[in-house]
Amino acid sequence: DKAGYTTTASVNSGQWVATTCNGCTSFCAKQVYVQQGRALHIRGNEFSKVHGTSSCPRQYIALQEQYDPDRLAQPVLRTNPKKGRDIDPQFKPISWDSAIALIADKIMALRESNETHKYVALRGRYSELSDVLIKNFTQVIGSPNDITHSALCAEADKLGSFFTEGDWGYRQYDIQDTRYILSFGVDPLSANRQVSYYCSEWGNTLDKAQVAIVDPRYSASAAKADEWLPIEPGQDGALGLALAHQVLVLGGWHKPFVGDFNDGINRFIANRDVDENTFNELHTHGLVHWWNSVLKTCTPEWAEPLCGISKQQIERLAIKLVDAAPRVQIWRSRGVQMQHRGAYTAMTLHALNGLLGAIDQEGGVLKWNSVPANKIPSSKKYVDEIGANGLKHEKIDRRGRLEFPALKEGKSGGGVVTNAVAQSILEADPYLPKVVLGYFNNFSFSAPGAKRWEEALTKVDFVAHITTNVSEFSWYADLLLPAPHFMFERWGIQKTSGNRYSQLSITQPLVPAMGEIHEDECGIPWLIAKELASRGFTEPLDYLTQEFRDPETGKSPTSPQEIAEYATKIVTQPLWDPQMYKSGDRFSGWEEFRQKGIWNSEPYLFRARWSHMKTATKKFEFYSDTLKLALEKHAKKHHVGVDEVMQATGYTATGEKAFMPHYEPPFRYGDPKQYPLLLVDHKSRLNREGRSANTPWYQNNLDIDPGSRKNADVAKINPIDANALGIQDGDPITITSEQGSIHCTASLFEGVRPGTIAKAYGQGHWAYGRIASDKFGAKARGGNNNELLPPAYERLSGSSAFYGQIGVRVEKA
Ligand code: MGD
Ligand code: MGD
Ligand code: SF4
Repeated sequence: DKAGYTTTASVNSGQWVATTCNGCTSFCAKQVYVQQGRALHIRGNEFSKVHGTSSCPRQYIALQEQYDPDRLAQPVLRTNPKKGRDIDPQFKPISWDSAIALIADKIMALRESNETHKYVALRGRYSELSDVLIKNFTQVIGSPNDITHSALCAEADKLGSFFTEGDWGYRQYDIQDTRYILSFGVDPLSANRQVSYYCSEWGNTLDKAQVAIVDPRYSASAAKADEWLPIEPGQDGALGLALAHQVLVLGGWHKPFVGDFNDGINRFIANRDVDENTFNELHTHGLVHWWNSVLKTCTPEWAEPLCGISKQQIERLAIKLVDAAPRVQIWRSRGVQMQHRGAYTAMTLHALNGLLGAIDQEGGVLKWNSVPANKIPSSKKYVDEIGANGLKHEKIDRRGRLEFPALKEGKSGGGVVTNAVAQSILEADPYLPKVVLGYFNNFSFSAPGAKRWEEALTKVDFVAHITTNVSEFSWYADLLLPAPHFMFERWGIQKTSGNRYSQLSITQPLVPAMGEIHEDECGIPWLIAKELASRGFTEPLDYLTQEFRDPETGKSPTSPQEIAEYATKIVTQPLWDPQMYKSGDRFSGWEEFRQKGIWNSEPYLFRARWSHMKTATKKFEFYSDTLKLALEKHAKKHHVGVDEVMQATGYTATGEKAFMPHYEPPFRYGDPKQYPLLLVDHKSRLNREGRSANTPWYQNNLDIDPGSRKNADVAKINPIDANALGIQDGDPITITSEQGSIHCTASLFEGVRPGTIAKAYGQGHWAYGRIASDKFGAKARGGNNNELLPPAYERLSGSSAFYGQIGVRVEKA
């Protein structure tokens, strides 16, 4: 095609070609049936040890995304200087050469005025190659502002594991051998990670194990569970603590992991202290301290009025957990962790896994097996003096400030605070960026307080967006660069874990690109670097040509396509090169690996990390020395004590409680008198993050979610509340929070806890295409939950808060 984009599949005869789905963070390895240059069919990759050929219901939607007639097919430039939702940007086509020259102009201007830090790269969804565009290219230009979407995704989840077992990452759940699954908001048949695997195995699991789903909303998984616990939103911490209390009172902790009283006599009695010297802990740390400071008073009676789950049910659940331990699993969703005070709920629920000995056990909760791939080559040595000065500036997202500890891996300011960027732009604090490059992101749709992003983007001189569709972010951009569809048109790398394995799989260009498209994570930086070199700024091109040589031939890349392919080979080389073999699947070389498209790890090594965890004490920490160190360092940096950090981040804890899982009352947004119901946001089973709404298969099948309807954006309300409000099934309604109002349709559904209203995220697009919106660029289809959600944070991780107690008012429209 025009951009010289070639494919690896034969154009004439049909064949299955390996690639990876990026519809959600399951990142399933796939094979796509390609015939005469068209992608026609999709199935799971038979070589995957994680999910095999199984799939989820939304995999095929990828085909409609690929062949979406509304896709952007060439670069376009805004011709209307005014920006606003009601203002047509009047995009006009321009050539790639002119588009790249324009970006180079902007970068050169920043260099000339010594303001390279005012270049901001924003990353939404991504592959493992994205460091080239987002991190390293940005670094060589001289900007510290490589901003990812991770804090909109699930950083608070990782925090829960890090400050207990020292792993900043996600869990896999060994459902083959488990006896009891207690899920806090996770709906594994719809969302979370490894949906394909769980969908295919869940039936077998239900034959062997019991499942209880704690969620104010009756989810697809709740529909198949033994028990549904419609908890009061934001109160999972109380339930978790009461279960931990009860496990101890029952003497049900897992002794080979946690240890025991010296004389074997259980002294955990409600409201009574225990002498620390009487307990001999094995692979854990701080149990008695935790009991004395927190747990001893967290009785089921205490929790009942908070969480709305009866004392009897809590007692019964605790017995079931104890009976099944250590083959038990406590699952944690964004719903319970991405809350203003969600960090301690994350820790509480994972500590419950620790108490029950589920950590690293058959039938328990596992870390992801490691993958010995290479990192993207460093760009540090290519930073010149102007760049080095730019890098000294504070990052635009305010990470590390007193009120934003963002303690990724225990480091003050180690994590990102994605949503704070909008605030920083609006307040020009620490400074107003001049150039914003958005990649694979749609923050004016996907971030809480979404409208702030619209306002913020109008303040920036030059916004470029790399995108497949003209989305709500694109609407505020000056330049749009058409992106290849991630699954069918480009190189890329993804990792996932499940079924006791991790896998790494690649994406590759399988079909001719739909338009004049260049690979984005490596190819676009390559094009810009070439242009910059022609103007005398050679370092970015030096970095790309010298560090991204084909590992097989040693050749430097000469095109956007080549650099993307070489980068894929470089990162995966330890997996396919027989000379570098470390573990897992073996290959004869790159070509065999490319064809199979996937590498599988060795099976999980159970219990290998017991007493070898990457925590301060090497143990599983109920009293987190790791968190204590992190908070004390952050406090010291700001010349305050830990209590002040707690206060600045919105937590209520004082003293040592800050270092232990403890109860934090959920913060309520909106006066209960004005906003009496609580919003429960969830993902549709058909959401491919924010990207699937412009496909007919999405809109026509939305009734796959319990209580939802085809071709409609519904909010599910309990008939008790609906009757009180005079609302009938199918009525148009307006939902209003302190943040804003949206319109949608009422669905009367007993599967929501009275007092709450549940609505899937995903609708409410007013741009993106002819199907996603009612009228493209003018009228939304339904309402976007993020216009209701306040721009609140869980600040210890830097995460945005989407859940907890978000008060809303519901009226018949
Ligand atoms: P998307 O919304 O998927 O990602 O939020 P974002 O990171 O903003 O938007 C990606 C954008 O990239 C699209 O709008 C389109 O403009 C463009 N695009 C689409 N396909 C491609 C492609 O193949 N290549 C490129 N280069 N561009 C493409 C995701 C974020 O949303 C996440 S991860 C989560 S977990 C959150 N989920 C969530 C929720 O559950 N509820 C609510 N209320 N909000 C949420 N927002 C968060
Ligand atoms: P969500 O599915 O966003 O989170 O996967 P999870 O971490 O599992 O979960 C929100 C859940 O919490 C919903 O079931 C909601 O009903 C429930 N909930 C809300 N408030 C509360 C509460 O107070 N208490 C309890 N107990 N539950 C509550 C996230 C993961 O999913 C991520 S990060 C991404 S990026 C992927 N995106 C994605 C997608 O876009 N679509 C689908 N279908 N699956 C996806 N999988 C991935
Ligand atoms: Fe796998 Fe998610 Fe794609 Fe479904 S949408 S096939 S679970 S990556």
